[in-house]
Amino acid sequence: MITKHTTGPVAERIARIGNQFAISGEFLYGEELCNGHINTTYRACYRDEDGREERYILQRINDYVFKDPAQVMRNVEKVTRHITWKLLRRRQYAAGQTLTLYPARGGRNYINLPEEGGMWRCYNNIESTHTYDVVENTRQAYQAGYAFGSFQELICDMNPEDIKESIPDFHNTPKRYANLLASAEADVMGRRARCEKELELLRGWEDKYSRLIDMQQRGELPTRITHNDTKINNVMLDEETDDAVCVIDLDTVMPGLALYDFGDMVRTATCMAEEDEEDLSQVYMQMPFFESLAEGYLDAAHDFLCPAEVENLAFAGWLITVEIGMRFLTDYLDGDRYFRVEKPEHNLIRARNQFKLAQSIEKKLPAMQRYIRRLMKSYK
Ligand code: GN1
Ligand code: MG
Repeated sequence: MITKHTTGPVAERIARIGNQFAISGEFLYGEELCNGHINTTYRACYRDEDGREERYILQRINDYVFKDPAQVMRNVEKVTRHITWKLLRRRQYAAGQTLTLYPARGGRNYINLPEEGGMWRCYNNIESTHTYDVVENTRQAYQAGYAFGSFQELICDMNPEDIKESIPDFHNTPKRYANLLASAEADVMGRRARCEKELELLRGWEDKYSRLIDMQQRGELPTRITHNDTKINNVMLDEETDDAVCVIDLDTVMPGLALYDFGDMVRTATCMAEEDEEDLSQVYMQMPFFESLAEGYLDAAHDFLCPAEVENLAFAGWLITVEIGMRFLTDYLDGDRYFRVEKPEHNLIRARNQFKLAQSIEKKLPAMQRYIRRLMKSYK
């Protein structure tokens, strides 16, 4: 349930922040949106001069996670402009259903408000849509795959050098693993004893972590501009039809591998349990979801992917699931400084969940691989 704040301190804060952007009209109410583990997000509703209600998204960029928020905003600006331009050129532009940044006082697309905790930006609200934290049916999986595949396709002609890394080595799995080992070694919170089983499991997979990065370094996998955070709740689906409408959360759009995007979709769109489900018997990959996801993704992306990318799609699903598990575990050991937590062992719970999912994916890799090959043949 999202509460509307028309008066009181939350409403006043949202109105104060909204007032810093090029929004015209009278402030009606504000809402706190609890999506994502990183940024703080509000929605503000205004009545404009014609009596219409317009809603906006106000978001504080987490500067612990994004060390250079201004660089993040330059990336987001370039990507949203490119997409709008391309959709206009193809006459596919549905007004208001792509992300647009609103300028702040001072002319930039963000504003530093130290008294409000830092950097803020303002987007249009994508109307008549919703998101899912977990998939409920295969159609949603198809739509998510199609949305991110189309997103990649829309930006695949951007020059990777135009976009800077907002978080260096974001999907560098061997580095993520090295960081985990360092955190386990330091054990600043005295939590290591709780993670021995998980660390043991990860040791058994060590020889697989550098597979994609090695291929990229050898030039076998192309560096592209990719989304890098393609979890299912980062795609807005039409409220009535569940058709994909818009991809959101563009902060990590940067040079990477298309495979990381597909991998994170496998992680979040093929399992019906939440990322922090504690009952691990509920956490497993479901083939029908994978098949629909792959179909949606390849319907949009089969044309521009190279054979080495296609061959590693299933593997990437496993790798990214393990990688996020490592990141949760590292944060648990470090004392929960990165991901927002709601309970003391939240990050450990998330890590165990992801490792269980990875084990389930591992068992199904041959079947996943076979399905991808079959699909690819159908486009010839
Ligand atoms: C974070 O912001 P959010 O919740 O969409 C994280 C992703 C993780 C995800 C795990 C910048 O994404 O990398 O996959 O949590 N984003 C960043 O749920 O670290
Ligand atoms: Mg995010």
